[in-house]
Amino acid sequence: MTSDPLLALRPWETPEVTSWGRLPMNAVDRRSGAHSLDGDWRFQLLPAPDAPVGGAWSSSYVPGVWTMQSIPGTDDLPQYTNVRMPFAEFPPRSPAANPTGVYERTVDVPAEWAGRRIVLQVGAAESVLLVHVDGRPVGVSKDSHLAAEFDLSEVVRPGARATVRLTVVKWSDASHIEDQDQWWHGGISRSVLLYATDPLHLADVTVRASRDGELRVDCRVRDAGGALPAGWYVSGELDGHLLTQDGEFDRANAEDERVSAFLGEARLRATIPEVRTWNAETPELYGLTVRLHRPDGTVADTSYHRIGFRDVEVSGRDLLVNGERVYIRGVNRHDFHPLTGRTVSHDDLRADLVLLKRFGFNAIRTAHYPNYPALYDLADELGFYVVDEADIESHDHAHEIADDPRYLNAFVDRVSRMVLRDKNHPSVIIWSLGNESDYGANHDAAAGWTRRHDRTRPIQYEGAAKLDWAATDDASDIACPMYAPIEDCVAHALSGRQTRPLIQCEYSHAMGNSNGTLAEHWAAIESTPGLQGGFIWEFWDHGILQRVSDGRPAGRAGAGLYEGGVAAPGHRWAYGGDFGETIHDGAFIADGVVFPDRTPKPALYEHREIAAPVRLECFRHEGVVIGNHQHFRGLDWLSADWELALADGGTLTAPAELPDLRPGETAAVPVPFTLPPDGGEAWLTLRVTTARDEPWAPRGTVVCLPQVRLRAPAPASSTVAPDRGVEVDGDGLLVHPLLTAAPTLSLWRAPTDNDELGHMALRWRSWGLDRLVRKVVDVRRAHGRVTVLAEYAAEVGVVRHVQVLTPVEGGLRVEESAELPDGLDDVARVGSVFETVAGLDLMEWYGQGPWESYPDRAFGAPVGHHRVPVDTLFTPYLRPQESGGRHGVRHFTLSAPDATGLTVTLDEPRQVSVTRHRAEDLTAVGHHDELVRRAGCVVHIDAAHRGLGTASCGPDTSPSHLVAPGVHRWSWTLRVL
Ligand code: IPT
Repeated sequence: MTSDPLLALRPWETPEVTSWGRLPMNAVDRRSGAHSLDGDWRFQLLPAPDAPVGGAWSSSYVPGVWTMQSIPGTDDLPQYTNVRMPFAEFPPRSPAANPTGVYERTVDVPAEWAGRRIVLQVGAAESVLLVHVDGRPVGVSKDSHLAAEFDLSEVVRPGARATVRLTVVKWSDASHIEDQDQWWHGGISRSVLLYATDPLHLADVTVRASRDGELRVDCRVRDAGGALPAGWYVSGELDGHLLTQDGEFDRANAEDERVSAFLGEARLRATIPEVRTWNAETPELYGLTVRLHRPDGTVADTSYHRIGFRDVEVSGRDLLVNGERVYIRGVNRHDFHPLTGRTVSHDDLRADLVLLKRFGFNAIRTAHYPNYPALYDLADELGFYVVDEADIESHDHAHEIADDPRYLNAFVDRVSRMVLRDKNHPSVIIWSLGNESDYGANHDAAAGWTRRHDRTRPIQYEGAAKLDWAATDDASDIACPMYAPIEDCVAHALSGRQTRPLIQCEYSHAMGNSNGTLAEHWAAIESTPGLQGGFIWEFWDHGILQRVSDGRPAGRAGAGLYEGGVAAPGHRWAYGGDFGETIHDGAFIADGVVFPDRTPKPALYEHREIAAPVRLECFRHEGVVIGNHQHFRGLDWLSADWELALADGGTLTAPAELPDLRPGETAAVPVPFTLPPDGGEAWLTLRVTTARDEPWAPRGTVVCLPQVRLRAPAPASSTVAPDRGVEVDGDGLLVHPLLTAAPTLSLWRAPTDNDELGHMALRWRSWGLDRLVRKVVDVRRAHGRVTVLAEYAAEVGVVRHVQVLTPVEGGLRVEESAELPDGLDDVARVGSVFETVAGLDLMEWYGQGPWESYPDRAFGAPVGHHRVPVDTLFTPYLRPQESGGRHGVRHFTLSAPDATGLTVTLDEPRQVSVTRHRAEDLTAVGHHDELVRRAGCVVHIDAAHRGLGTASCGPDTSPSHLVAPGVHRWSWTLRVL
């Protein structure tokens, strides 16, 4: 039996114990003026929490999880599981083998802190924290993503040295409610601070600021010395204007002095005339300083807050911000970094939010725990609506835990601590009770506390509302399903039964090459009252930078060893299973809209356009209609240029004058170009950029590229040149000086994550589409033209492929048809694939681009003339898969620096890809470092290409983007430059 009372409590298997000796959570920011205890700490990793400390000390960097630091003598590495727990024990038990980190360092307590209250703050520790100072027990805390504070006034001596020991137990009863879909780590992931206050101090400050300018500030004052002395008072200052104590409240309190002195409450009240309100478009903030005064007027304590005046309410089936039904263009975001796992800097957080702003997002769900404190400051400043989510996910044992009274404390503790910390942020508009934890009495308890404590914000919880979206008596004010088919959402909104807003807490799963049908979702949302948006799953691909040589995380030494989404040679982005774990969920951890180094994936351009604040409505007579699609502001923060992209010419540009439009208004403006008479296709784009520097974008940053077609293409023609002949080999395969592999039929793509997890790839393999063998049946020559009939035998029937090769002026026309038997009722593509000689390293095309696009993800890729090096056409999704496609290509050129090469003209806009990899190259490997680039180009021209959908978690593509059986025809003309 241990003599240490903290160990004797065995807090790692006692869910009722959520803390011991921990101070209440509050919203007073103590970061400035604090002493940082970050840096190297002495460190030992024990095999279990009750194992003796006594081995050799190494060192660990704080803040940081030990699983990412490759500390000599330790071998506890990251492990990824989604739903299932990484160990077999049932709640509240944890495994006997339970890595426990002991962190120790000496601290010089400043002599000038004599007589002050001294507080230790541990920013975050997972999953159980035990604190000792000079061997004396100080406290215990759980709740891995919120800070824990301990009063050390009685255990340290100012002017002396103290030894602080932080023991962090990795697995516990709390792990069962922190079963989020992410890497498991152990350690101290956020900063450790030591600070001092006057014994008489501000214990908490609660600010309510509404859109009508009413300001209410409630202060809690405490005295470490015991009862509050008489005569103290608070004052406030809002951007230079003094606020004074609420006299009426003081009078009421004076009548019962005992109550007043014990509770130590004070209030400030003010009405701000002509207040500038806060919203995500114009995030107006005011600086509020609250001061606590001693009777002689000197200042005992200060608390600074940046506040915003705004209202949030649910009214019927609308969520209103300042009375406006705003669209929620959200993303789910974890705290993640490829070198540290969980520890991020202020600059990292700012970079995340700046990028989201640039791609049209206005909302963040802090999936699935309270994020770093600075995230909320940045959301206030840059303008985001935040759904703040408590650290509760009991996914694997959800049903048992939701009603287990042993976990009741933990649920209320976690939700209330989040609310107490974040209540003053204007950005936080909704509290979330957690994720994927079924629904039980423990949720209702947490919701009850929250509703009483903060009447100014709605609550949401997916698990409560999912039983019945139309219910009115559960713990959720919003129906917030995940991955619901958009048809179901529309049907609900049209059913007449809808009782509350419908905002999906997760939708459009971004795993690999994904986010198909995003535009269809938003077309439905914007045309259906009752639907208000959702949060894409998710922001990050959580790939950890790993050294290939020893399989360890690169850690902080890996800084700079990646670029443009790709890991440097000798490194790779690790996903589940790459650290030798036997229990894991593979690449499901790589499901974000950015790569692990924050490089945007092409899907973000799709989102940017869907979220466009300015849109071109339609084309009438000689004008186009411009619309302002924002909620709160005009267009004066934007500037714009017109671009006219002519299929048979170049691109013309002209400056554009944006009309003065209020939200929701439209105006017709003239087109500043006269179309050339020669008839080709013409597209008009409004290139909208920031007119001046914004906090999230320098002047000139592209905001959106809305587009309308001014003229349809004229029918193409080419003259047959029968004298030249076409050369084919004995198998009827085209012989051409620039092709190293002749065009053959392709019905296969390297399965995307959606194809694999949605089980389409399984069917394709069972049909043999990944290994079709071509058999030439007939080759006929007539008038210089060659007709080749080939057959490809699948398991469900034979595909007949006819290729007619005709010499034309300057080149060769290829007319093809493929007849798919009925059994092939859902294939990835029907088209041609061929390979070129090396050296054709530049692709230029007229079509959609410049970024990657697919049939169901092509809204944000404008038609124009594009030019991209072949090596960068490919998108390096973490697990290699189909990528690099360009939708709606009309013609393209592949050329060498000396301008030699080839050009292809298509019969109609087609899906085309040009990469260095054949589908089978991509299918064969699990990581990019295993891929070998081909020297030439692998070119696909598709008559039909299946949509991407989001079937790795959620709906597949829509039926209109499936490839049907039957006859497909396409043709293209190949010319040598
Ligand atoms: C849902 C989870 O909430 C989220 O954390 C993540 O796992 C996502 O799915 C998929 O990546 S839960 C799922 C079982 C619907």
